[in-house]
Amino acid sequence: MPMQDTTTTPRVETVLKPERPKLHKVILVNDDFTPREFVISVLKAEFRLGGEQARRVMMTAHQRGVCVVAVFTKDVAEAKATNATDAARKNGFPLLFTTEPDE
Ligand code: TYC
Repeated sequence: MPMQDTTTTPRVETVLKPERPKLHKVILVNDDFTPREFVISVLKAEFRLGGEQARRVMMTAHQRGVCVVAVFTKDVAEAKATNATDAARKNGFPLLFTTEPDE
């Protein structure tokens, strides 16, 4: 019976866990000129908020200065903030949406 070759080569396997994408907040900023109803219409169109939610977010920004609209991946948050701000500019309003990292 032939001898078995018992030499083994140790193998190390590295398993990489994918990082969760970092999230960014879209923030609605108050101003003294943009009509309340226009703010609500942008929140509904760009962020798909319902009427009640859009009014609450608008009123929170109106009373406190800013309000978090929603949280997205960085690219989506920046694209939505830019679109919403551009929609306001096209209509001659200074309404502003900004983004910042979530925590
Ligand atoms: N303050 C504005 C007004 O009284 C309404 C408004 C609310 C504007 C929220 C911007 O983010 C805003 N017409």
